[in-house]
Amino acid sequence: GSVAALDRVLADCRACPRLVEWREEVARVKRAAFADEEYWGRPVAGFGPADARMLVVGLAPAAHGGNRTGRMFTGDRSGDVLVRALYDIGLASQPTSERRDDGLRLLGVRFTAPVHCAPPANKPTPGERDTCAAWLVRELQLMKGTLGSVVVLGAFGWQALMTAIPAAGWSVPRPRPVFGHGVRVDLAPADPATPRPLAVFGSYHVSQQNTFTGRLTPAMLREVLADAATAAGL
Ligand code: DU
Ligand code: SF4
Repeated sequence: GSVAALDRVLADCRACPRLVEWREEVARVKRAAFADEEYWGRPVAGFGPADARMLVVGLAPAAHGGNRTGRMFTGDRSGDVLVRALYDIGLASQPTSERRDDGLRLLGVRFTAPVHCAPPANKPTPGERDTCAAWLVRELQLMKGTLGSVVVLGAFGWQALMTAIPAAGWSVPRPRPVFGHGVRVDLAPADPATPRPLAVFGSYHVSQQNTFTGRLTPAMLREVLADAATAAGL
């Protein structure tokens, strides 16, 4: 298997009835500003090179962002903040992320999410999180030849990643590390097929709830991303 093949199969997933209905309803009704666009309305795969050294794990695609464009962290305010920060530290080819075909390249970094379909109120259920976890395990397994660090945006993604990690080949300490902004945890390989340790970093999520209130500033985000890039050898 390859990451590209995984991304193709993922796009046909219909395992969560509530999310299938929501992603398709949002795509039918649309937001007035995007009335002339065809929404993606399907699972949104990870974005960025398959041989990335660094993975950024969010929460889920935005209803009118990734669920519209078909590309994770594109066309919404969260993506604007994240892509700008990556551009500022040399890991994205351009500072903005507006459309699926805008030419953005991520340099050594890939975006993914523990839930690949847009959820109502940006809130997946625990059951949906657990159902989608198999895709994250697979993505981590396929990337582990190059992967050296992960930046997790928010507690939901942290919980999902820590749950997925043992099945992907690294050991998680007990008690399980607690999420926080600036937290770093170094995970040792748990099997011979896993070539290197994984440095996992926590950051507050790039949602407007955090960026508009100043809980997460651009400088705070850049610092975590830069530390993770260094840990991954970027
Ligand atoms: O399928 P594609 O997204 O056009 O990717 C082609 C090529 O570019 C593949 O080797 C991954 C790499 N790439 C990248 O470096 N950064 C990105 O954001 C997306 C793809
Ligand atoms: Fe499938 Fe994940 Fe979407 Fe559920 S959230 S339907 S598991 S892709």
